[in-house]
Amino acid sequence: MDSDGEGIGDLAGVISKLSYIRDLGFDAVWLSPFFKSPQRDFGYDVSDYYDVAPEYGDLQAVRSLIARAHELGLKVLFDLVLNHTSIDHSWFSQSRASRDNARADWYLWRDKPNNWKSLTGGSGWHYEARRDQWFYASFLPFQPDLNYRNPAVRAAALDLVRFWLREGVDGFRFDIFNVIYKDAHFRDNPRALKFVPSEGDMSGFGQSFVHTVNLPESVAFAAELRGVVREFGDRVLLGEVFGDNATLRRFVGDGTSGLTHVFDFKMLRFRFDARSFLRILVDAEAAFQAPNSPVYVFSNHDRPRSISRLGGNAAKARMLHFFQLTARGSPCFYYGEEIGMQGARLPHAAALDPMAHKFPPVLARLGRFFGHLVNRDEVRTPMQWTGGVNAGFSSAGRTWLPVGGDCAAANVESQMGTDASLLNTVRALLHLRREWRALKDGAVEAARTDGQVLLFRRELVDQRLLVAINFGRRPSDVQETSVAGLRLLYAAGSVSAAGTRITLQPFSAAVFVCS
Ligand code: TEU
Repeated sequence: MDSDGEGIGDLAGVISKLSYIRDLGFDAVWLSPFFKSPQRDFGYDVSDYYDVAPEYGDLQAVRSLIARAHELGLKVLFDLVLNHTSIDHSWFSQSRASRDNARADWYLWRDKPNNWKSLTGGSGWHYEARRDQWFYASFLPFQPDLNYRNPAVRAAALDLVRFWLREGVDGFRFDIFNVIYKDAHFRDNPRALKFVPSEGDMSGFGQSFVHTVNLPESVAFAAELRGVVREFGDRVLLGEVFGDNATLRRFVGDGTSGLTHVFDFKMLRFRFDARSFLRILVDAEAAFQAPNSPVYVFSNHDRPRSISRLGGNAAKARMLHFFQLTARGSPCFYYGEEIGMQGARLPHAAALDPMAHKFPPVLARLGRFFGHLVNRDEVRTPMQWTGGVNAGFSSAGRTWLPVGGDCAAANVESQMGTDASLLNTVRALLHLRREWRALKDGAVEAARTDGQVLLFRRELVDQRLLVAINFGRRPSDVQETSVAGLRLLYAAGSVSAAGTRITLQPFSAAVFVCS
């Protein structure tokens, strides 16, 4: 939300919408980086971790945001980009100036590049004439990686974590946390027949990223962070990590010593059928047993929006989120996902996203086919509050990115007034989770599919609930023999039960109390 008519969202705008988020029933907000930044990567290139980008507000606005959120009973998570800074950060300006200054060893400098590719393709090494040396950047050339093997760097990172904790923040989302450490000996990555990075394995561009990604030292750093955070009482440490489940699991450990949560981005690539959601549930349960908690995530600011995978079908989106909000875990929504906002198809050449300009349009089209988003602007368009001018996001003549074409139907105002809207389904389910502790903390039992219907129970002490979701385009009849009777608690779409027999219309779902 833009509060001052500049066409971009800002902290005061966020503050004005906290009560909306709270009323829906969410517990916490994660803000993408608002720190001082030249905005070449829209905040993921920080030039001062202790200051706020003036276009978003100032330190006082951050304090008001935390205070207002806490007043409403909301927690606040900040997004910390610890792996790299902006080339404009004073640490880097100093580091690049000579080989013998106080911060000469704060970044990864080498006389000659090795074969390491960046996560976005091409060599990760960039030349600096003043040192006649090369620096390494995991992401884009203007985002040099910090050298975490230097204790001064680690101390600086922990200092800024402490600074924001003292300001009252409730936790962090850590950007590309699993690449923080690179091989101490700069050994070449082995060649591999993997060309396109994937959520389960970041390797690509012809090499296996064994020496640049998921090093045990990054896992150890998670434990170190947890220790620091514990000084403040426990907080949420949510890691952006990529890997198979065994790898993700290492970052959270036994639930007491590492990060508290990690995303599992493999689920962003869901297929819309009962069996694949059963797989997601079973895998997440196996990898993140209590006290760990899986994070159910289907969209973010880097990937196609979940509804785009569903062909824009809002009825299917309701089922997706019905699953997300009834499974055991921490559901994470990306703004606008609750109204099924689709974003926009935007011309490649005009992209603001620097990623887009790394690839020619033909590769961008190919990437899209494989579910990769090269122009991330498309999922970052203004939040659609109303069907009016600029979707109610801003009073500017022009917003920073255009408003999505689906604004007339996918907006908060109109969906508030429609009982069966996605927004009201999300709200009802979030409130149900508050009322029924079994939905939040209960064990998942007897997960199975029957045709296109996914069934599982949630159980906690004396609460026993049954969830049934019909992912199919046909009505379905299922029998739940493991219980004596069923009482309908909440349904999205048309569902009925007679004894232990349940009838679900296409794309409908329900939660029952079992007897
Ligand atoms: O993203 C890291 C990342 O590897 C991907 O999500 C990447 O953006 C995607 O493959 C591109 O299609 C994180 C942030 O989420 C992203 O916004 C930043 O640009 C990036 O780190 C650099 O800080």
